[in-house]
Amino acid sequence: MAATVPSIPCKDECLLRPGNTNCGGCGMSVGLTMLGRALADAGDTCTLVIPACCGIVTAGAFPTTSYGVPTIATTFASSSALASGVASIRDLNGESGQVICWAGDGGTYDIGLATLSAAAERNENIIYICYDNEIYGNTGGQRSSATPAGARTTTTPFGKTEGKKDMMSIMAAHRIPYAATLSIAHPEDFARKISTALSMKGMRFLLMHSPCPTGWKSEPADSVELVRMAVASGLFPLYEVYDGDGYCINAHPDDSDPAEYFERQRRFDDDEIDFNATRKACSERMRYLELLAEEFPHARD
Ligand SMILES: Cc1ncc(C[n+]2csc(CCOP(=O)(O)OP(=O)(O)O)c2C)c(N)n1
Repeated sequence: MAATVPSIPCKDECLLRPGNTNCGGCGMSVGLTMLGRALADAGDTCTLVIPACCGIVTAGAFPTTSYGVPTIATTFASSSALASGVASIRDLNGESGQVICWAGDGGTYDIGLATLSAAAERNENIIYICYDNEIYGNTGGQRSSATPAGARTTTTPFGKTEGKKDMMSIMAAHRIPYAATLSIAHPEDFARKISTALSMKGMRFLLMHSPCPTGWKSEPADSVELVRMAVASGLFPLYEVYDGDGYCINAHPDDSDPAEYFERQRRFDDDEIDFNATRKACSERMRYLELLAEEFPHARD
């Protein structure tokens, strides 16, 4: 029998334990707690696979760890490849349990994209969750291809000139069984989507908007409110794509003004943001998703 990594039951909130080193108001920490609860509710087990990112620093220094499940640290580019191997060996051994990649946007949109695309094309039996804080947070806040236009980072001190990469469309184009966006401001929707992903086989991709007070230059207490505003204004749509062509929108924007979202983060220079262009881009993007959901609907049970 091939060597494998043990998988242990998730007890309530055991995924991220006290003693972790994350910043106050870190969206990734909230997301890990929500993921842990959803796993516990499903009575499921998991092994985490985490590339270089804040999520692997969370664990603390050897030999201690704040993760309550077996966790494998990988190189930046290889998390999907390593997770594929663990999942394959587990399947060969007839073992149950999820293999979950937990990666930042740098490790997903940029450096890990080749192995992620390859795993998606092979429809590997893994769940891949990207917590998208829109920067390379762990190394001081450099821009990534997930950084939105206008955001100041340590490598774009005058504001990024390019827009955010559309990672959901890229993953949906692989026609994987499930791709969905997550917001920690919508906990019920979050839990349902994790539960949906847990009930499926094959490649499942989840994209979580992850506030980062350190990089976003925002108040830690504002984190959940900020991502709530992003959903309400259409900046971060909540939707699912089944098999690459079954669309479902989970929250319709309430036409609230995205301006406050930008104004409450000091990474943006309000004088430099073209709010009219931003409002137009939000409503056009939502209209595009609504048309897809009308033309290619996925009817949920
Ligand atoms: C090939 C490679 N390049 C650079 C690094 C240095 N590095 C470690 S973590 C990190 C940033 C990770 O950013 P992201 O994936 O967005 O996660 P976050 O830090 O924001 O949690 C970088 C650049 C590395 N470990 N390996």
